[in-house]
Amino acid sequence: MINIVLFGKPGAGKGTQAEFLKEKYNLTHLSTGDIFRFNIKNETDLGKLARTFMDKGDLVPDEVTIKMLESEVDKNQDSAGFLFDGFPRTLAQAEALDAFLKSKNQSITATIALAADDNILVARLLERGKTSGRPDDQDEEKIRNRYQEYNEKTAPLMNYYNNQGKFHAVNGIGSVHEVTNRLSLVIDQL
Ligand code: B4P
Repeated sequence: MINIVLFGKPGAGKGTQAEFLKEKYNLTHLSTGDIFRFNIKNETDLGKLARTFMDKGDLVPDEVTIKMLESEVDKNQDSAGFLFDGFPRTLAQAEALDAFLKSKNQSITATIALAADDNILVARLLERGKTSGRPDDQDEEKIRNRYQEYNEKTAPLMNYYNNQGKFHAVNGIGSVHEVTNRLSLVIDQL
């Protein structure tokens, strides 16, 4: 069983790459961003709460996100492995995920980061914002806030996983296919 965390700044291509990797390695793809957006679309209580944070480019509070993620893992008991996309994004989330997996005699196999320059990523998100309808993609100030959130709360996770000998990084710039190949080279050696 392999459990992989796809790591990267907003717009680095986590969701894009997860679509290919989940098929190739038969993994259950869990994107916290997608789950929140599903709840927003269906106007659930969780969605209404998440929207107040996401629309501003802020992270949704840990206690909500962790509970939601754990319940999604529990819904997929027969999975051959998980591809965590956009989770964990804080130290508290990373520690909760380790403890939760340990309680199931499992662990994170590797965390793979998609590395890319902020300015390229901001341009990608603004481009997507023209068609995605996502408020967090349409305003450069909100996008910059997402990078501030990343720098303050998410970037420290690189050390967290590095200290466990589980951190890998690949260049996230290039065609989608090229980036998939770089990620596959890392996964094939796990
Ligand atoms: P997410 O939904 O996780 O998404 P993301 O950071 O916007 O993007 P991702 O890296 O997946 O990029 P994508 O493939 O889509 O987060 C959104 C929000 O949800 C957060 O800000 C937060 O509020 C909330 N949230 C989610 N998880 C949370 C958590 N754990 N805790 C708290 N809050 C949480 O690609 C982006 C664009 O680039 C696309 O248009 C794509 O087509 C393009 N692209 C991808 N690869 C490319 C390539 N190689 N070349 C050119 N373009 C490329």
